[in-house]
Amino acid sequence: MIRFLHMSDTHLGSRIYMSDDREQDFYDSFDEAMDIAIREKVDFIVHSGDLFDTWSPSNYALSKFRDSALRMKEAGIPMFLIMGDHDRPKRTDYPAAEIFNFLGIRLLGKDAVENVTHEVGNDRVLIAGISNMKGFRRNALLEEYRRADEISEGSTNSVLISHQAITGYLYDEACEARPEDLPVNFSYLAFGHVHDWALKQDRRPVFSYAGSTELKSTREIPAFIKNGKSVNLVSLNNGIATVDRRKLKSVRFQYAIESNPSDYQAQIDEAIEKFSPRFGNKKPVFTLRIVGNTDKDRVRATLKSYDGIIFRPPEFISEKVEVESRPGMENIGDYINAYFSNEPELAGIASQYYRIARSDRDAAMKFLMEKLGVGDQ
Ligand SMILES: [Mn+2]
Repeated sequence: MIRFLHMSDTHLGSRIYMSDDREQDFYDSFDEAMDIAIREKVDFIVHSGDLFDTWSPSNYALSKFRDSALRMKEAGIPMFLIMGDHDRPKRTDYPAAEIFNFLGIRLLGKDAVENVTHEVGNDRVLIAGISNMKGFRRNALLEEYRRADEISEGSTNSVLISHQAITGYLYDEACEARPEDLPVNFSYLAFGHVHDWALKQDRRPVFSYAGSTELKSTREIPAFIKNGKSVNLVSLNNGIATVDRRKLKSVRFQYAIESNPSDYQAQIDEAIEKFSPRFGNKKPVFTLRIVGNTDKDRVRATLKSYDGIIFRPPEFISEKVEVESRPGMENIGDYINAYFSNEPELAGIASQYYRIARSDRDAAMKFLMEKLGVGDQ
């Protein structure tokens, strides 16, 4: 039997709200995943991308990962990984993870599917990886999946590592392949990119998004409340994959409240009552949105009275506007940001253009001309 740990989207070095504590949270949950791997004596670790938060991580983030890689090396556990959209270099450069190849960190499939055969006692497992394919690479994705299937034919135990959005797991506009496009010859499809955990194990290949190990966005809160964050402990027995989900306890608890001005305190108290067993030894972060006219200073003062909770600056909305809900259109800003992922500058330009173009065609053309640096200005 072969046992490995599937983890994903660890975003080491991520600094949310420019906070040192929040950066540390990402290292904490990574360390906890390492503890599980070492305690369970897994044969190897599979990481499905977005190891670091950017392709050019800080020296501190690199040194934190070095420490973890040393622990893995000492425990005799190699790591096979691919690049996510966050850690693929934006210009000609060396992928950060590859610096650590001498410690048993093996990056797979930079531009096309790549595979290794790993031996565990008398068992062998084929491990294939294809790094994130987006932009101009995306057109080649399905062909790479087909090649991966060819490569894995005849292998009893096989794992494919990929970092893409599959239809059904993210809003349609962001999806890059459909479930029926996925390779079928593998025992286990180790996926990354979608930060909410997902598992389909009713048929072979078993498919899973291991999910992120910390919350990168408040959008992850509902799934986090329901499922927590976790890593997958996977067993391969004669080609059959079985997943044992291990929840991570070091993840900082987060909660979101949308309320009217008269009710928000009751909702906060209720949430504390209900969820305090999950807080652990880190102060939880609450996100509050108040809809309706209210005394903002008073709200801020009230929030200060809660010692044990970190509140993000509350969002005040004077009136909730009910827009006719057309699927896929109510959050255009989110879609634009998601599409451009870690290119905030491009996302900003696209959002600005969209906003102007909705109401004023001439102004939109002028905006484009200015951006392109043509015409009189
Ligand atoms: Mn990610």
